[in-house]
Amino acid sequence: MHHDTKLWIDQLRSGDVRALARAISTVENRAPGWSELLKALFPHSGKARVLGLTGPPGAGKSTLVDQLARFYRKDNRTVGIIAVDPTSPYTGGAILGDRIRMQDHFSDPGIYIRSMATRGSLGGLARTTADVTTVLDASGRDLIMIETVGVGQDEVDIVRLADVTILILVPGMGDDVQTLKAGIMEIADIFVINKSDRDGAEHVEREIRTLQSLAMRHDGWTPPIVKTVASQGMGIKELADAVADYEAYLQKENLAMHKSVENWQERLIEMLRDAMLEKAREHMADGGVARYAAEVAEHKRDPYTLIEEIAANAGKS
Ligand SMILES: Nc1nc2c(ncn2[C@@H]2O[C@H](COP(=O)(O)OP(=O)(O)O)[C@@H](O)[C@H]2O)c(=O)[nH]1
Ligand SMILES: [Mg+2]
Repeated sequence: MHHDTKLWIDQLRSGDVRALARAISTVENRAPGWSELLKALFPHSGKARVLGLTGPPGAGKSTLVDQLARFYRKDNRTVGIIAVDPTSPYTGGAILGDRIRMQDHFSDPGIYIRSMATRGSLGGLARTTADVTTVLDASGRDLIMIETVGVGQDEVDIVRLADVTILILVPGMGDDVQTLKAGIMEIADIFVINKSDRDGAEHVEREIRTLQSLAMRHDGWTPPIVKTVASQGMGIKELADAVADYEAYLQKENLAMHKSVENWQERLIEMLRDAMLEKAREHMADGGVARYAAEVAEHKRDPYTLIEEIAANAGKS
């Protein structure tokens, strides 16, 4: 390993926030040396607990993350927060709001907050988020919370990498529960009904119970439903207890490793796909894909043989 890299990693692991920030940027931007860095950091990762929190915009995810961070800090646990906010103009205000609210924590080095750019993520959003999580993990953070807006496949892919997935719903969603992105209901380990100070919390609860009764989880866990009022710090301890219960369940049933293997199976395939594509690109001249596309469109070539040839060439070196 390069001497500078070694120094950098030593700094990062000793809690140097600037070294951490630089490492995250390098990984996020796929800047030169990003993969060397991750190779060196990986052996130091795997100790952090990763919570994924998702739910519709405005459900109170940031407020809840903020409260949970406070709660865990009282326990002296160090926290890393990754906010995956979509850059859609509709949420511009929310992103700013999050940043301002989270400024509170900046005086506490035990909490590190990072917003991820969601547009034009080079390695794919889910993969980049996972890599950034590895960096935070290797830096020695005890707990990592990832906040995403549960609206698309990207978000499902991100939160499924977490050890514990928390889905945040709110009263008044009513039938909307059913319109949530398919797949998100299934991966929730814990349901939160935030804004329980409003009418309709029971209705959402019934809705969740109905959906739960339709599908039995293969791990035998029944996701609990926790009611919170994040803006008043209510229900936070109950939520932290639910997280601890699920962790204990994973340990007792020896499911933690199983879950990790399943996650890595998906991640490895994803990484392999990227690597193969990258190799194939290296073997093609500039504008190679465009040139081939023109040839196929004009029926000068058949795409099947073409792909076989490219794949075979990519395999050589
Ligand atoms: N009434 C009520 N408002 C809340 C509660 N939790 C959060 N809020 C408010 O809901 C708004 C959106 O919260 P935010 O955390 O930014 O939601 P996010 O988009 O899911 O991250 C903010 O104005 C919060 O103050 C709650 O439990 N009850
Ligand atoms: Mg938010």
